[in-house]
Amino acid sequence: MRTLLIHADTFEYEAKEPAIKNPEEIADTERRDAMKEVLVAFCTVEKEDEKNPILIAERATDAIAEVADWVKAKNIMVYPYAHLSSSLADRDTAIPVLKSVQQALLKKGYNARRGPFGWYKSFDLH
Ligand code: A3T
Repeated sequence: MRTLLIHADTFEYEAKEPAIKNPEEIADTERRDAMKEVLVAFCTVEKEDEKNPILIAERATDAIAEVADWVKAKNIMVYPYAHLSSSLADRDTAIPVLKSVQQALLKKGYNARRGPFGWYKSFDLH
């Protein structure tokens, strides 16, 4: 897993169109989202993460939570992003890992949301 963490005043995205054969299904109301005072976690799940996805999700959760605490962010956006590695895990590994990270962050008390997997998205970060 590679992550790029950016503390932003605002972050909003819109899912435009499917980027893979089986994108995560989303309702029309889930196509866009916006958060303020947010730590945006751009996450690329890598091929080698397929060996131990549970451990990888735990480590990613801890790393994201550590930075969220440094910058005092309660809001976190877990954002699937395919561009931080050239060795990508497949969707059946990547989606559960990203879901676990979001769920674990919620359990730790953060307001964590997750962007949809497998879509071309536009985003605006301030
Ligand atoms: C985008 N933001 O990157 N890890 C994370 N996401 C992945 C992976 C992976 N291993 N493989 C596919 N979309 N995706 C958009 C840009 O606008 C997802 C991720 O949602 C990605 C999309 O599938 C196309 O690769 C493109």
